[in-house]
Amino acid sequence: MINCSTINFVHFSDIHLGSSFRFLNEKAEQHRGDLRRVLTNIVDMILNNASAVQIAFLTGDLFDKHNPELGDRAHAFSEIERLAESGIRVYVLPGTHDSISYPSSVWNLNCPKDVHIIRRSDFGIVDKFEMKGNHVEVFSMVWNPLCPVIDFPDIKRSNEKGISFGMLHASWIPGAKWDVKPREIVLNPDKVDKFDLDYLALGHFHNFSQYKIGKTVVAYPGTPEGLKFDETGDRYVIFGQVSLEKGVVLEKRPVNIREMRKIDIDLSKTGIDSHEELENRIRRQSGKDVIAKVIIKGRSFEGYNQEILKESLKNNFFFLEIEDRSTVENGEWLGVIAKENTVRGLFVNKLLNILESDPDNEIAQEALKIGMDLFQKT
Ligand SMILES: [Mn+2]
Repeated sequence: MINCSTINFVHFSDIHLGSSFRFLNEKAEQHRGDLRRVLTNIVDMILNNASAVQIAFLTGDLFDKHNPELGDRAHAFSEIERLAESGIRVYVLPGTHDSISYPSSVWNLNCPKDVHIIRRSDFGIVDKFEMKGNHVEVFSMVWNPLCPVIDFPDIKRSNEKGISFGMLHASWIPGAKWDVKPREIVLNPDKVDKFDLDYLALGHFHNFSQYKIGKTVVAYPGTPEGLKFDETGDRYVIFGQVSLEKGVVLEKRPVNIREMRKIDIDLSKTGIDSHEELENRIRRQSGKDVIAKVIIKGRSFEGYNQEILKESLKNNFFFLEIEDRSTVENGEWLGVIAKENTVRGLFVNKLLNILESDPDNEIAQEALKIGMDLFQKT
């Protein structure tokens, strides 16, 4: 009788190497470098793990484009090969961004050495082997825009006495009546349950989530480095253990270099009425690795100017974006200005009159805001 022992695996996804990060302007190139660094860090983390890792799953969108630039491709391949050279079985699933359905897809041209690239277009077995006394099977399929259905076959995995993994780049909305978007693989939880995998490694959704359906543990690691402002906070690599006795145990480990942060400030609700107060408030959430989007709402105060604000805060962040949704109408200070016998007074008086009869007049609101900005600069 062979003693079956625990298998250690890792799962990461959606790095999107080569993302343009146009919204980061002059910091875009540096953050593209962060994506390359984060892959190196992930590989180091795996190779330095206290207990040896046997299997690695990459579940799609390693690249942001199907034909990444040579630098990104060479870097990614050499990092993935470091895993393979250390004896880890590496499975790479092409995603939607780097789909193999493009004839010129990176995965159709050349690939990292000694790595399993998933190519089958219906869900089925992609590998079968013995490991540490366990019968192991891996099931998968690639996303293919020409064939967007999208289901597990109505069968059960074959090796009931072994360990079965699945990998998909797919949408998963458990318990919900989902909208099946065209060009997306959408999973049916009932069929996942029936298929009876031990672990289903998912990519495509960019935030970490973990579910259990029947016996199957299902997880998205999310992006290891936030790409947009809805990918905030720590980002993860999943380290997992699976054994016949204990089933699957997951641990998510933070790996991100930068941190996306969304900061909402309502000037009316917080009672902030000076630049100094507003700056202090924003500075509390600053950091040299923070990529922040500050959304300012509510009624602005006299002297408020988002360019000045940004200028005085930008060195507190890796990158700072300010979205100004504040309003100026009805501010008490505006009422005072409206009584001035100046061009500024006439301007404010006129616009306040328009807004009094038509408070939702967005053009007048915008004109008032721009006008006040200009008067403050002169
Ligand atoms: Mn993705």
